[in-house]
Amino acid sequence: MTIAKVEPFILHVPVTGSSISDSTHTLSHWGVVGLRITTRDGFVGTGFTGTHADLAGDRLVTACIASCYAELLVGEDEADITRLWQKIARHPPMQWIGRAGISHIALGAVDIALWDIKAQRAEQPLWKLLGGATTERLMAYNTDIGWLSIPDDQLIAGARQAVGEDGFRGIKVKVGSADMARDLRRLQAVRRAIGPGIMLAVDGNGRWDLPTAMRFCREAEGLDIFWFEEPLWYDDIAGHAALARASRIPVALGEQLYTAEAFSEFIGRGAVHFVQPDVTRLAGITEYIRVAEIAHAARLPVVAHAGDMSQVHVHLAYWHPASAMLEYIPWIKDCFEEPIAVVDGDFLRPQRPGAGTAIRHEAFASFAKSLG
Ligand code: 0YR
Ligand code: MG
Repeated sequence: MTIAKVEPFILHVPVTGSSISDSTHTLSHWGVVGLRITTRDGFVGTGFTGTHADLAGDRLVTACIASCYAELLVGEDEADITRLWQKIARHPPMQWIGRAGISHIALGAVDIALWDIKAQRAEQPLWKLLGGATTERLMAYNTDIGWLSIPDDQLIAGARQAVGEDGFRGIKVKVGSADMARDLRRLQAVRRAIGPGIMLAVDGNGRWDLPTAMRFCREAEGLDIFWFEEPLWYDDIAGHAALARASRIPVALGEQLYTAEAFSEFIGRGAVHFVQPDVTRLAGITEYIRVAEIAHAARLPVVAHAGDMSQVHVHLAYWHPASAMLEYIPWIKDCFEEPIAVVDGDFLRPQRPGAGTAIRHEAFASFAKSLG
């Protein structure tokens, strides 16, 4: 079938509370930035990336789609996902100036929209189209209770509520403060509040250097930290390899890596234990699958990062056998026709045909921004 129309969009959706911070970012909205692809016979596929809702940056993504990718897509058979992925990635001007960054992210949004149509045509949810679920239950862990901007008392109350009333069996708490003692104190209080049986991960968002991260790992040893995510600068393979050797806390990373080749390097050099690809930073589902297969071949667990707030990843995680669990942040879920949902600490398995990306009209009405 044939692609008739490519329409970019930008949504800015509020986060929980008025804003949140990790060690490196403060944001009030999550950007849902992507496109809808319409076929001549009336199918509509939706794909998007996740941003910190900076309009100038978001418009670079939509401009790339509108001014460069649209003409490579219109008139093509939308079922040829691999071929179209190659066509865009190897388009001479893009290959020269755009092998990573904005253009790569924009290709990811295109790729997701194409998979969304393929699954709709097959009348199957994406996980089924890809080969079926390999797990009965997919554990959710809650990141939204753990921001660095949350005061100590609220952090502890939120952690208690998440594992009590809400039924989560895992949570993640941000670290990377200028004052490491503050992070350690908060983690000790959280561990006391949730008890020993709950998965507790920490996320430094790339803030610290190697000696600081090593000291943190020594000090945090008794807290049963499940992983230390982005302990160091995103691209520092040697540093992560050194930390992985020196510390007994497993290393997690991947949300800032753009390509399958980058993941290969980290995995090959023993610099990562929990592999965290993201369809919205990689060039979509096509490249995510490559990463998951590389990780699986090294027998490492895959825990996708929630750039899509898990709308797409829930499909991939139910399907791919290397998936260990999945991140839960509820900011944008109500924008979608089939929102992600967690019951008794597990993600519900999506049922609707497609990739989980169809956006409700009301969300466009409430959150759409001008493309400039
Ligand atoms: C806020 N998840 C993360 C958010 C999140 C960031 O900056 O984007 O904390 O992507 O690290 O694991
Ligand atoms: Mg992270």
